Amino acid sequence: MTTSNTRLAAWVNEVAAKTKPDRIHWCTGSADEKKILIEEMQLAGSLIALNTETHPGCYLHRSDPSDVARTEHLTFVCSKNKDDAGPNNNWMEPSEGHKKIDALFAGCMRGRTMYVIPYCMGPINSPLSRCGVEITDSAYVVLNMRIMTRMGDKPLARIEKEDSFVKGLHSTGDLSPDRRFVMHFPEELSIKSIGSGYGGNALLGKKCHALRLGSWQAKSEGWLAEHMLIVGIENPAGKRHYVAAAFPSACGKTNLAMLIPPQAYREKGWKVFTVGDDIAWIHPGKDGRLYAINPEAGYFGVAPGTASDTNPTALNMLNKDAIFTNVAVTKDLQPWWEGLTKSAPEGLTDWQGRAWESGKGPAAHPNSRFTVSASQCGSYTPEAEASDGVPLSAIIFGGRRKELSPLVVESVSWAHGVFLGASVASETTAAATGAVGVVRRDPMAMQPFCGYNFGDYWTHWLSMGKKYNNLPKIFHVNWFRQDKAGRFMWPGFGDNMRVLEWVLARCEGKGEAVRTPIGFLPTNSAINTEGTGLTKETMRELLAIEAPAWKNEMSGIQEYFSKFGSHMPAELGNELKRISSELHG
Ligand code: GTP
Ligand code: SPV
Ligand code: MN
Repeated sequence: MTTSNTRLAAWVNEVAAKTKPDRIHWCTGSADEKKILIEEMQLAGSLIALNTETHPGCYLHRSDPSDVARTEHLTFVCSKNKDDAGPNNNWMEPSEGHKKIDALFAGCMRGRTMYVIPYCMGPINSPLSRCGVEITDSAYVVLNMRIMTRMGDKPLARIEKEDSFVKGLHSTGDLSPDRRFVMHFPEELSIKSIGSGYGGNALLGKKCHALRLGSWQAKSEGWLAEHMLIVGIENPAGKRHYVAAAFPSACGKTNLAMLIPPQAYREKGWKVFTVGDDIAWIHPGKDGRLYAINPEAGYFGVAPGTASDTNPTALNMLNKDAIFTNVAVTKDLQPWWEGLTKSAPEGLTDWQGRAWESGKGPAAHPNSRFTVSASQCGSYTPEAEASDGVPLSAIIFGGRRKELSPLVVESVSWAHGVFLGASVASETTAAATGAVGVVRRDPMAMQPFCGYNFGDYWTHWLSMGKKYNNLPKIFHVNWFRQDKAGRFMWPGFGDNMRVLEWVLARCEGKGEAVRTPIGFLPTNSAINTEGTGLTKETMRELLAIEAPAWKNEMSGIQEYFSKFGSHMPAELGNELKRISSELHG
């Protein structure tokens, strides 16, 4: 197969001439194609079939041990002007970027198959969706893109009709971190990535297209591309609200998107519907509301911590047709990770294929992942296919912070909501290489993913508040406060429903709140804690605002904002001044 689109055909030829593959395969997305790819990978040893009785159609992939997470220091935005990339991105001049990475692509596919993957981000017939083509020499990438995007014939037909697509070139190269780069050329709508097979670095439709290039396009076209889950919550009266929430990598999006409400809530009639768990493309509608689509078709989720008591919805969808990356396996080839069972079973093989011994580090890599189709999710809703998206009642920002940040706070205005998003800080996680547990600024959970200057990005967010009058309310949450013994103070997971109940009440003009310098906080009794065993004292602590610590935080935010110089919108400075003076008053 080839294509009637001359630009696409020419680009594929040009890439083949440079990378010199033995074969070219145009992906159709057929079941036969999947079967052949799996057989080839099994023969090559890059895919291991798991227990066919307990996990039919499930496979394990073990990556190179140096290639287990996103590599932010090797990720670049190559815009013409450095200022457009901003201090939040690594920048390289475009021609220099091409030169550097093209040298690594020369001949890199010798002896390999080059796969051409046409894909669509978003429902195939939605005007809000965007197409791309990823060229890769990794069969693992093809199998994952098959789950994570709408891939093959249908997207190709759309590309041929529209003559518009993002070009993504990927090769695993020699997997050496010294020869690894992920480069974005927003003005050319192209991506080049070499030296890694890991999700965010290699599945180019996801973070590279849907967020870095997506956010750039969204700014110029008047919409938002965000690192957000989308969840529908139906209350006992049958009213469905949709909520989008941005938490940094490995900070709870998949879990909140699939939450199962506590039993008492279920009995009353609360229901949860999952639209997306990682990315939202958000467009203003004619009614002045914001509408969100999930550009993805599957989940690339964190395995550790996924268990029958934390996220049964996720666990239940992993019993068939899933790909596991860097998990451990039991004696009888079932996938296993820390947190899955109370204690580790005998005879585990660790993520690197070695016999595991307790005390020698985790059996599964802390960033081990599963890839599974969204259609396998028990709380899946067909509204994930809605062309116009779902209307948002609330936007929630959040971070992982053992101290300071309260369980939940509501903004007093759109500008203050943007300030809450812009001032998110969170402890780093294993989703990116580097130190774990270090608090860093991660505005709107987009620090690794915003494809342009954060100053301009916040200005864009603020502009929504001036243009539209039916916008969602904005909140900030923190599920991760710890007590002195290092235990989480809030039960989290399904119990996060209790916070969502208050959030939605506020959206309906109900719910009790007190005005504090940092925003509206629930009154001491506004959040239903019945059945949690939480003491009044713990709730008081979870909702306390310590003025000295917050003054300190404001200085930190001010210092951070100052990095953005003339790109910094005045409104955020005004919010900062207002909050600081209220804290002093
Ligand atoms: P990315 O896919 O990296 O963008 O991450 P994500 O935001 O979807 O994170 P995910 O939901 O996979 O959660 C990451 C880790 O946080 C898992 O180990 C979860 O078990 C844990 N986690 C999620 N929600 C909660 C919560 O409410 N409380 C606590 N204590 N842990 C949570
Ligand atoms: C994240 O790191 O935020 C992820 C995983 O969702 S990856 O797709 O690899 O970026
Ligand atoms: Mn993510």
